[in-house]
Amino acid sequence: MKIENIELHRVCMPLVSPFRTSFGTATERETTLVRVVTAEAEGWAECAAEPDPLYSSEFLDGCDLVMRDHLIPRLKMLGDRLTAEHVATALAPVKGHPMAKAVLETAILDAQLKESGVSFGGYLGAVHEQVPAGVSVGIMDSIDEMLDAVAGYLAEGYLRIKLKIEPGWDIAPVRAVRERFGDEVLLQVDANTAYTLADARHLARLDPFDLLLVEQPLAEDDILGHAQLAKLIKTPICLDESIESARDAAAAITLGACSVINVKPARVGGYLEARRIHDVAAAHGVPVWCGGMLETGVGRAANVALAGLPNFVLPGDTSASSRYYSQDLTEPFVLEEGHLRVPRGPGIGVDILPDVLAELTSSTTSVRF
Ligand code: OSB
Ligand code: MG
Repeated sequence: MKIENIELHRVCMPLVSPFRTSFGTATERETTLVRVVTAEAEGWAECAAEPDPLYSSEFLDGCDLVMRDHLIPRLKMLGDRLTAEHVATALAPVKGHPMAKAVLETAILDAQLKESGVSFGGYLGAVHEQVPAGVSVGIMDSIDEMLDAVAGYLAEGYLRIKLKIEPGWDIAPVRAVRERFGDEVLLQVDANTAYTLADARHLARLDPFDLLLVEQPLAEDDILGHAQLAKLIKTPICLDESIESARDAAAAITLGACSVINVKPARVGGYLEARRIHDVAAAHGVPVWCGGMLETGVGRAANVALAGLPNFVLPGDTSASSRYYSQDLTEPFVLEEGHLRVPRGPGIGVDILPDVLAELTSSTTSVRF
């Protein structure tokens, strides 16, 4: 494939409500959109990194810089031999930076699939036309405020609730949701590394609430700690931050550190590695689900396609556009009986609305190829 040009578009999208996690509060979603222009098509993807390195070590300005000075020059060296399937190998000498690598691979894959008329779902092997949607509920100022938010999401039809937790906001909100909405609601929690193994007895207090899983309770590099914690609590452990590759997934499963995996393509360097994690987990009988990073419609489209693969058996953080944005960058993803439809058009299968993009763009950089 012959690439003519790669552009980086920095956009800032206001969130419909603040989103608080154990590592910070977001009121807007800033991201870099990558546009890859070829003779026959253009591909788009969205960088999952946030302005500050709080979820992982990556951050937006760092991603822009490493793309411009280290990653794009390596892709250029491939010339016309460049395909999405070659990106990870070409970029492997650069250590780390999975989110920066992922956005480039994804934009190139989008252009490539648009050239050949294949959808993301078709390419990845999606077997479902629609996928069940969960919703991630931030930490709030009061239990009542959180219950109102959960009530609203359940009324909209979301099929699974995930509560963000941290020390001081864990047992009480979970108990409150169970008391108000009953035992039938699919419920899970996400700690974003806020605990240590010394909190095992405290985390065991979640056991009676029949949660689907507890996501990333301990530090990202504490695989052994998660394996030990798994013996001390009944709630299944799901890893997010700890899993950056299929090899990580195999190791964590083999060591007993997790029995569920949150697959976020950006965190693992792209959709090709995400699919390998899906395959490794399936081979071990470990269910996966598709995580999110508050994506716009651009990133959501590809995530929803991935979530159509057979071992994505739990509802994902693939919520409707309205959960995040009053105006999305694409036609909005809408909830239909708790599901989002997998786009069927070529590539990611959604178009960017040019007026919205123009209004929300703060800067554009073009890198000649
Ligand atoms: O840990 O899953 C996470 C958002 C930003 C960073 C990390 C996480 C999240 C979410 C929201 O939980 C998922 C979404 O709805 O996109
Ligand atoms: Mg998480």
